[in-house]
Amino acid sequence: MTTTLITGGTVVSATGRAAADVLIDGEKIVGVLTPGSVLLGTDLAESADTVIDATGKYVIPGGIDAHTHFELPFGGTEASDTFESGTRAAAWGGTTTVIDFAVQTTGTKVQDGLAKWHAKAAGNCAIDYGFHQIMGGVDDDSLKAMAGFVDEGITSYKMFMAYPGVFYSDDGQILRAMQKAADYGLLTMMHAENGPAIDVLAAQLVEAGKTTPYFHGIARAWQMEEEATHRAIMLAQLTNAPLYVVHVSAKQAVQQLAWARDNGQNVFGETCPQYLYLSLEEQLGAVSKEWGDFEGAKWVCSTPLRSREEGHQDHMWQALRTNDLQMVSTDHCPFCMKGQKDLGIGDFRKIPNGIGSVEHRMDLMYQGVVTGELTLERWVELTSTTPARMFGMYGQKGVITPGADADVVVYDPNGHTSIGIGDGKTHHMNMDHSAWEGFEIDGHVDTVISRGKVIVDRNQYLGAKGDGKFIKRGLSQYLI
Ligand code: DUC
Ligand code: ZN
Ligand code: ZN
Repeated sequence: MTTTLITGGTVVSATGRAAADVLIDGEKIVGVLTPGSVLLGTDLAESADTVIDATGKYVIPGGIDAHTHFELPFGGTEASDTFESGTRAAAWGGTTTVIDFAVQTTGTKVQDGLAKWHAKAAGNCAIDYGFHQIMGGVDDDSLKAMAGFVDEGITSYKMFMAYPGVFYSDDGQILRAMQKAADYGLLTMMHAENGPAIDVLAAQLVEAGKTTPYFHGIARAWQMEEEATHRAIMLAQLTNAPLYVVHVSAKQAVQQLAWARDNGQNVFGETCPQYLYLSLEEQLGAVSKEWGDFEGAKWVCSTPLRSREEGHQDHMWQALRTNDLQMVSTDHCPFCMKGQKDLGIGDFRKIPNGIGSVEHRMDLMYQGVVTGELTLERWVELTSTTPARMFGMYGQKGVITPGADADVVVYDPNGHTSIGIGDGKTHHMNMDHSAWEGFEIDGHVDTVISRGKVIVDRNQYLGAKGDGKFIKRGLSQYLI
């Protein structure tokens, strides 16, 4: 076994920070020690196989992105990151675990969907990975299959109140699935938007000649998100099913979650960096030389970017501070402009929905620390510790403590990261543009360690496909 000592840094957890050295043996953390410790007469700095000097830097548990879509067939095309390219990009950005969504669609077997996702990921990932199960076709067969989810290490599943004819479940189907989920201890994840009503609004807009990406945001009005969030909460309350609402973007939806939580319901919510930083006016309404008023397609995702004038972004930051929202994931679902997003020129409904951010989440959220939106500890909590607890991995992941997997990031608060593509900037996601072009971060991911192996070190990639293994997850630790 090789040993690594990370010395001189400040170890940051969800609850505090302290000067400490971190000792790694093989794939595990074996000690969090007083700086410069001598153990049984041995100077660790001299005896460790590798010493990483983290002086002046933060030492944090590796990021956990609990919402990615690699190789997802969607919108008439397929998400452009493979498990190989997507997990490598995640590693570059200090994320050491992802949870992707295995897909079942109407008329297909859940077990086949899961097997397909295992086949896509196995041997290809740079970092550890787990799966949630998308239930895109709730019927007798798929409901029966839910009995086997926990044994497979898939303790959460997602349904959609949007996308009729694709992934959509009606209220009766949702009710039936939630009843089963309550029986088995599964966490129900919900895409909460009123899809049928959105489709009517979108058709009316296109008919009126309003076809540019901006109108994607108008069709998917906040009322559609608030209403669906409330309905999901009510169905969850009735069935006693714990509920986790994904990619929350409307302040009114947050208010629904806060109300349910104040009533004592097991309801949780995540938001994503795009809903904190980007807006309907600035991004969906953007115009460029290259794409004209189709430029906004780069930011077409669902739920959509919201109006800054209406104050949604500020409310998301606030909700992260008050714990009305508990997590930040990316909903990483990348598509290139050429050959993918351009399917929707002349009709925003045909633009594949999704933004690529898996590489930038840790940096973008750290910038929230710099600007005073979050504390350092809350940064770690939102991006690593809570995801581990929420999705049944805490102890193994999400914390720097003896016995945990040695997933560790050395983050330099005096470093700098320019995000984008072109002009000497680059990213590692398989996309021909960046949704984060021009963002500057007052910090830098210096070293990334995944289960004891240094996979990124000062702008050098040292990992390999196949380094990552499947994580069989336990039940949500907020519920047991
Ligand atoms: N939203 C997206 O933007 N992309 C993938 C699926 C989803 O719900
Ligand atoms: Zn969704
Ligand atoms: Zn998603």
